[in-house]
Amino acid sequence: MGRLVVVSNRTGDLGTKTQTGGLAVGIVDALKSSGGMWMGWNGEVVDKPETSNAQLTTHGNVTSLTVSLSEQEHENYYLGFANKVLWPSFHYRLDLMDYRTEFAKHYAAVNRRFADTIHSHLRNDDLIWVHDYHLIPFASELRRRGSAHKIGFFLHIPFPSVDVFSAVPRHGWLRECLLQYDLIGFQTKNDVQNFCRYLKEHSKAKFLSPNLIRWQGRTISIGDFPIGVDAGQFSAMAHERDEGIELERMRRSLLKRFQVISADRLDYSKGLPQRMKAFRKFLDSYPEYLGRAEYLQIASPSREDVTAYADIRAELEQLTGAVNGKYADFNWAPIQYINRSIEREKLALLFRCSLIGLITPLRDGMNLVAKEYIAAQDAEDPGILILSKFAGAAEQLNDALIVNPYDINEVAQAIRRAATMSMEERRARHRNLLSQISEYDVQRWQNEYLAALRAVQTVAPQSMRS
Ligand code: ADQ
Repeated sequence: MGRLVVVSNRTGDLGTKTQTGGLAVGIVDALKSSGGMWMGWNGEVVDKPETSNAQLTTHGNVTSLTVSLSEQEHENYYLGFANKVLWPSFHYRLDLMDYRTEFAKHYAAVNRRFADTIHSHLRNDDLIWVHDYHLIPFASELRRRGSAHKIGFFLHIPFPSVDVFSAVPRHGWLRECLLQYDLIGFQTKNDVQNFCRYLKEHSKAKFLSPNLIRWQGRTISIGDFPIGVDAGQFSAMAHERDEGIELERMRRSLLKRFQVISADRLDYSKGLPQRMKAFRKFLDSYPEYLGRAEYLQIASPSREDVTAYADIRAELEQLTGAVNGKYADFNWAPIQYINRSIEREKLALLFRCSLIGLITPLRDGMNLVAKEYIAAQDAEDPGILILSKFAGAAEQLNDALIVNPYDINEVAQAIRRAATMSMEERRARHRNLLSQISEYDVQRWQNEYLAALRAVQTVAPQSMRS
């Protein structure tokens, strides 16, 4: 079996034992089991990055290959095309899209530089797995250099409907780039459908079967591979002994006080203002919960150089102030808002002691927080997940209370329903949700994706270094 080569915008830290996110854990495991290489940006912005300045570091059987970006590349490729064009449009926010020709130019150029950097390190039988919207043209750049490798792409964010995708400038070029992969993987069946519909309307690709197409002499597979979490590991973290948790449980059973929790990157796609308004509506409608229900929002700063992100931050601060100003008492405040990233161990404990996980993105590829929240619960006294129908996770997690995040009343009602739900119903729902996330965990995600990539039929490889 050949090596695995992973390419993503940022590389994970191969040196540390505990990876911060579920995604990094999945990738590191896959890399270690077959040996391989992980390539990406090292997070540094320098004056003049050169291909020859790439850094190689080895950890056991895995090598990391990283490059820096120039100020211009960072501005146009990363903040520009990736995060002002692709991110907003793929999350249905065409109103926030800001397209400039230099964004696309640098986006293509950085992908070219990534391909130049890795090309001489590749072996003939390497399996190449490319991640996410930053790197759509990567395969076409490698193909131009004669690569006949099996190259797979996985999109972590949603693939939008035909009308929305066809409004993205250069969508035809993006389509041609995607069709240079051998396997195109999405989070959900809905994403697969959107992509296939787009191909049927906007390309001459021939469908051999619902998920297999023929294009310019090549066969391309398309599939859904819902990403998961390591449920066992997250549950173990949530069940570490902690005095804060004991106290919270006492408050829940003796004082009938409870916590509603959300944790997200501070991103306009996550629906934070709508969620705060829903919590305010809940308090307005059911004043008996004043002094008893608390909403804890943990929002880690993200992409602060993009204006839309600064705007959402200001809006949230204003909303928190208004709700707390109206309702807070000397010993209780309705909203606790923490604008920073917190350690995973702490997050797991907080999830466990919260009666309600309120995860209501306006659009999300999957949303791992929803799955982590389920993993953290106690089987005997589990919390309830309220989940947006627009999170990819909703395709799998039918036993959550599924809501429309734009409907403030509906979300407020769901909070009320969760607050009064019987223990029997809570346990039954949690049992089903837990079995779902345990069965479709992060290990299964990478196994199934890589098995599908290995199974694709390609044209005969050209001679490369072996
Ligand atoms: P994200 O948009 O980053 O990921 P998500 O799937 O929720 O969203 O993953 C976030 C990760 O960061 C989770 O592991 C979570 O625990 C952690 N996290 C969130 N807020 C935090 C905080 N304040 N402090 C510390 N940790 C925090 C993208 C897509 C998603 C898709 C993933 C994986 O947008 O839809 O699920 O990739 O494919």
